[in-house]
Amino acid sequence: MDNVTPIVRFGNTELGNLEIKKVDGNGNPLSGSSFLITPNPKTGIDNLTVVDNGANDNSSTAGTLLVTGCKLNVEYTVHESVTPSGYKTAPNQTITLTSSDVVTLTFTNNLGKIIINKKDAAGNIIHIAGAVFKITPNPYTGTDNLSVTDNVVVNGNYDNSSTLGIVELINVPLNVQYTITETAAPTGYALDTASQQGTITTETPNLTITFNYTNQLGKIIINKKDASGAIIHIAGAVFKITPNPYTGTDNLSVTDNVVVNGNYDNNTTLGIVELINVPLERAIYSGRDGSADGLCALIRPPSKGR
Ligand SMILES: [Ca+2]
Ligand SMILES: [Ca+2]
Ligand SMILES: [Ca+2]
Repeated sequence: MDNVTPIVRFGNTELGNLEIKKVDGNGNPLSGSSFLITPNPKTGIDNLTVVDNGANDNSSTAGTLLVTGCKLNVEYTVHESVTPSGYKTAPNQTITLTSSDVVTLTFTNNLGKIIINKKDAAGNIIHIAGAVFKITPNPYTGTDNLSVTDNVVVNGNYDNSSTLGIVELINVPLNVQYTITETAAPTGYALDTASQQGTITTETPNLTITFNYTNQLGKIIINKKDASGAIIHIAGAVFKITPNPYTGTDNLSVTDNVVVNGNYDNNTTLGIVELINVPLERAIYSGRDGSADGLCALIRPPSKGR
């Protein structure tokens, strides 16, 4: 035991290693960032700029920045000075290195969210499948457009809300103006043809923009007329509508000027029966008042108010 080699530790010259990982909201690496470290870990004064896969980065992995030769027992402030395009800058972090172990700081860049609500004329969410939206540009490529169908999930990027009538797109880059167009309405409803636009910025509350698209239903009007074509303003007319527009089955009996649940006769004029909120293309409706049958198919609403 005469030849023991002494281990000499130079405590003042031991240096640390700081690793910075740059990820998106799903934890995937993001390239293109730069960080400013104050003070400069190599000198203890001023500051040091580290560029991913560039200046002062000792890791060739995109999304990972490694700074070697850092002085220990100094509190460093790490600031994201260049944020990958379309992402929100992550908050500053502080770290004090106490050994040569690699210490990792993770900086997560959040993205925005687009919520599209399907509403009826009364402002209630339409919990019926079938709505499709076109988003231009495609938030995930920045080009062309993206077609999103309510409750159809592809790659986790499309509709993230499992509620029918609500479409939610997550991880949407900021500072891009998106144009959203409804290309298919919930089954039974008329399309809302007006495109809407929006941009998510760092100032947008919760990084979320919400769009409301309103879909109309149809209307059936039944006029009671005499032989000369004039409305008969006398009570007593009863009509049977087959199928019941509100259930799609059986039939519905409607009496002129008798209102039930707001769905039956909505016209207070005697001689005119008006059924509102009638689904489109659900069926051919037939009506009968004892004298003659009438047939109608509602393909689109007679008028479209907003
Ligand atoms: Ca790197
Ligand atoms: Ca949904
Ligand atoms: Ca009436």
